[in-house]
Amino acid sequence: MSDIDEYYMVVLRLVKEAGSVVREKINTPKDAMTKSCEVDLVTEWDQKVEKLLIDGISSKFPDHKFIGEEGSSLGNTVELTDAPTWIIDPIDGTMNFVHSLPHTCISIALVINKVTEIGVVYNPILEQFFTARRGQGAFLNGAPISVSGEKELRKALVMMEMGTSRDPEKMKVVLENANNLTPQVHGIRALGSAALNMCMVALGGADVSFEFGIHAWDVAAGDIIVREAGGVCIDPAGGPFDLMSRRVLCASTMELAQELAAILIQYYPERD
Ligand code: LIP
Repeated sequence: MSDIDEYYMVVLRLVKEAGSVVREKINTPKDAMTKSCEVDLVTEWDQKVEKLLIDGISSKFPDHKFIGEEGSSLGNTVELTDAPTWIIDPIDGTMNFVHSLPHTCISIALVINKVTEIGVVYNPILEQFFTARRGQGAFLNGAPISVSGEKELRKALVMMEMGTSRDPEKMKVVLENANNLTPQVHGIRALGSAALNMCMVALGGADVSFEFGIHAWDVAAGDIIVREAGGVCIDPAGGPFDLMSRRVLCASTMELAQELAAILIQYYPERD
């Protein structure tokens, strides 16, 4: 068994355990606290799930590093080195979790030498367990998945989000993009979780997903799941994807990705 096989087995077990917590708590009343603004929420369960994952991994692999959403919001430095680093969003779609909307998930990726080796996205409410390992394909509940193969924007179902920033400049860009895109595509959808939006592209249920202002933990697992499902992940202006740039565009094909990138109004948040 390789080191990565071992890391993979450990993370699968921990993510299932974390999923039980999310499933148990989703329909209970929660006290949500705010982070960067009034609609950027965190609950005690985000913090507990992140701790469960970090403690479980650290006890097996003490030299591994972490970039976690909740640790980062408490001021932990976000630095991606060459060391094995787990990038964790304990509950992606916290707003949905707070409202008991069942599109919420655990998202975790392992990056070694700045190359993503493992991605897991688990929605324990709808029992959607997405997994990918570098070079080994992408899976939903153990069955292989693949992107739609759509190449044309006019036939595409697009995932995009309003996001959790209420900065007027950011809002303007989001609304203008929605306004411009609506008459040019089949439809626009938003699940309220960047990771799940990306998994819908991996699954072939949507054709393209983009967002400005996400963080590395929202997209690290989704990136490898989409690519292993045969899709592409790029910067929304058309260049290479940069995990720390807080910008993402993934699509079923490079043709579709570039067609959308060419017409998007761009927004450049401060980097992670
Ligand atoms: C959320 C994302 C969502 C995005 C929000 C936020 P959280 O993550 O998944 O798609 O629009 O800005 O980043 O805060 O629920 O983990």
